[in-house]
Amino acid sequence: MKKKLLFLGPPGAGKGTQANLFCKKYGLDHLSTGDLLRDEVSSGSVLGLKAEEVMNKGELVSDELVLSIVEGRLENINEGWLLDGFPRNVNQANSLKSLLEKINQPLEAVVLIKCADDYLIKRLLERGRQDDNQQVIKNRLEIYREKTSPLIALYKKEGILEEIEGNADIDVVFSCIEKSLG
Ligand code: B4P
Repeated sequence: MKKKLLFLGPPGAGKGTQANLFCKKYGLDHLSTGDLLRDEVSSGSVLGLKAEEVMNKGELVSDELVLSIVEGRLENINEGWLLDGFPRNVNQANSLKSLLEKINQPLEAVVLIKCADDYLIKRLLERGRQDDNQQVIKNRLEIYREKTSPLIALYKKEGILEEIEGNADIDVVFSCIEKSLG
């Protein structure tokens, strides 16, 4: 089983849901930039307040802030890990590459969880987080297409991309991911 992983996909595809299950079962370190940013927001720090404003609009938080959060964690990471929601643009992907070279732990697989917009919108509206409303979801989907989806071609070219259909029951998606990494 591959154990240096990245989960990629549009908002609501189930990256966080699947990453939680996967890390629990296989004992991997779970690094979710969404969760780390929400922790920063809850702490009430100045950076957190800035991040909250951006997240509530459905935009990407600055690379500088995200990288500062990720960098320290990657330096202390174990041998098995899963990146969830990071990188989200080409600049973050390039920075990740350098960070992983520094710790000599190259990515083994990128799991792309695909899902049609109709399902994504329905799921996110049902989840009802602060950044889950019609207008913000539309914005997040546009930003995904513009900034994050170019990463698909990049990882395909590296030969490490696994494409999974995310429009199925959670346990079905999970076993498809397991099979693709086995
Ligand atoms: P994230 O926290 O990464 O969350 P997400 O993309 O919205 O959701 P995810 O795909 O993880 O869906 P989930 O499993 O929860 O990002 C939030 C914000 O943080 C971003 O908009 C951005 O502002 C900021 N951010 C994060 N990382 C950043 C970065 N690197 N750079 C800059 N900004 C960054 O599933 C969604 C719902 O669907 C849940 O309710 C779940 O129960 C349900 N669900 C999941 N799988 C299902 C299935 N198979 N069937 C039915 N329902 C399912």
